[in-house]
Amino acid sequence: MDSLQPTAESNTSVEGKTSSEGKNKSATAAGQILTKEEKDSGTNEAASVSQETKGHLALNDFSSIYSRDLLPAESGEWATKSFLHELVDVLFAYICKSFRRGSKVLDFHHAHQLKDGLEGFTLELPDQPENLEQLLGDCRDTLKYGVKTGHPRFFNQLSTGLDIIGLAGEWLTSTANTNMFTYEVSPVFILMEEVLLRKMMSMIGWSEEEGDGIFCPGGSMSNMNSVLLARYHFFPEVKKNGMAALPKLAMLTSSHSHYSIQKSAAILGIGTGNVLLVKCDERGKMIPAELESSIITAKAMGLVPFYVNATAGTTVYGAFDPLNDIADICERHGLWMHVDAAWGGGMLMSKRHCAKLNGIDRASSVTWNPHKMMGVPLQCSAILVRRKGIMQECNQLRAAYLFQPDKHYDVSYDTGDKTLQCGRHVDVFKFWLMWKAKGSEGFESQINRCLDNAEYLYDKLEGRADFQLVFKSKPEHSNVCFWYLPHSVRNLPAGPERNNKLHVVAPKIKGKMMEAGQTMIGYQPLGDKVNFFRCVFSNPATQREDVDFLLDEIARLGSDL
Ligand code: ABU
Repeated sequence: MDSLQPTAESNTSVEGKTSSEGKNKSATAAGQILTKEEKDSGTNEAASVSQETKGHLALNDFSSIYSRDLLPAESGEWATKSFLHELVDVLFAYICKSFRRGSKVLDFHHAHQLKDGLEGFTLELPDQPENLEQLLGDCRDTLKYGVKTGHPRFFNQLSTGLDIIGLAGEWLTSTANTNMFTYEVSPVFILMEEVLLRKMMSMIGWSEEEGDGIFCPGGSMSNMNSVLLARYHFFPEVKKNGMAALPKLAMLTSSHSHYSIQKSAAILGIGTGNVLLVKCDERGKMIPAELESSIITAKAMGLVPFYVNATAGTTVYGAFDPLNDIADICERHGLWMHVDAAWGGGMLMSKRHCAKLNGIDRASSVTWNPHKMMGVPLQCSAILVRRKGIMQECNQLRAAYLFQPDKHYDVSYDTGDKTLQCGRHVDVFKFWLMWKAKGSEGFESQINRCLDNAEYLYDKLEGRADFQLVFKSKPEHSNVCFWYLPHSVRNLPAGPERNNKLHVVAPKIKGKMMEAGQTMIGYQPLGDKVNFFRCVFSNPATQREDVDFLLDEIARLGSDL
């Protein structure tokens, strides 16, 4: 890497530069870089010697270099390396800024402003190739006008953080640019997937003899897989004969569960009208007695319930449904029990918190998103299913051009036919690399720290008169839900007038917050609760001072409302 060290000529400041700033760099080595000897060097070995000896001549003017000059162009090694080096500088500047508390979380612009173009940054696509200087500027600007989800003060989503090892894993994955459908094109990644899925299944509590799974493009897809598999389990004829051959099916899920359960019903021809939403308690947990009575109601309506979704870590409240009670009911009624642990699954890594998922081992299937609580870069979501072989049976179509049974290796590793997809991204490597880097213990302490932050926020909110908690019990997950009470609301009696006023507070503060760009948090209404803030912690970079900052910023932006 010597030749990739910053040089006098190269622009390696960690400060981000806009495309216009990028263009101000001194024009130097373009001609020198593509010298005759380099062009003629021929072999990789010769090229690398040439690069090392000419390290001080790092290319820093890309205005006459085009993508056609990069590999696989003949003798394109040096230009390729220089370009990637420059790109690493762009990314490194962004990474440093992301972790710097003084830098903004976002530099907000409305869609029309971005579409109109800003400081030489245009989204329009050209007919003629643009030079690499322009492309590097575009890369800087893309990051500049985006949102730093790794910033310690980004609380907006369940998936946050910027893990450097995970990032390295993603780079490697893109460099390998292969497909997960067959062993022949992804031998190492397929085996890594097997290792990780097995590890996750063992943490759930399934034996070596049971369990199967796959990484999916997001929790919604994992949840949809669970519905598909459940339906196939009870009605395998659906694969050939379709829904017309089936009775009218019903699914059950809590009123606090993720909308993807209803979406799955819509996609799979079950119908959202046949998803019964089971009541929750004040804390957002499914009430088991309500589940049982909903099952009985569904049957009385002539529906055939087959699937219950329990949530381990609801999206807004972070509530854990009582899994053992739900498992008892599912067993009594012969129903498939899915656990959507997209958000809460990571807690299985923590000895301090894993008991909140007691009973998950009794699930027929589980969704677990390492891209949430475990901080793996997006995307990384697993669907895990207890009945071995069902994924293959349910989904396989034996495409003769891809899944030839007479290959010279063990074709059980051609896992592509057990998925809904054909092409499948490699989601596993970054996760595998992070696990190697942290060990199970590293994940455990990372998750514990996030829960500690949530408790810290909860305690602070309890002590402040200008905030009100949505429910008064310690956080089970890292979600903390609260209202900010401006003076105009604080002393109003409970009732419609107060609710109407309070409902507009969070959106107004959020708008101002995005314009200011110093922090970001989400809000929503839920049930009979008017708009409230939901703070979530999954970013290992966040510390108590960031929690303090968040509250002060909300109060600053909202005090005059
Ligand atoms: N799939 C749920 C993600 C929701 C959130 O990040 O806020």
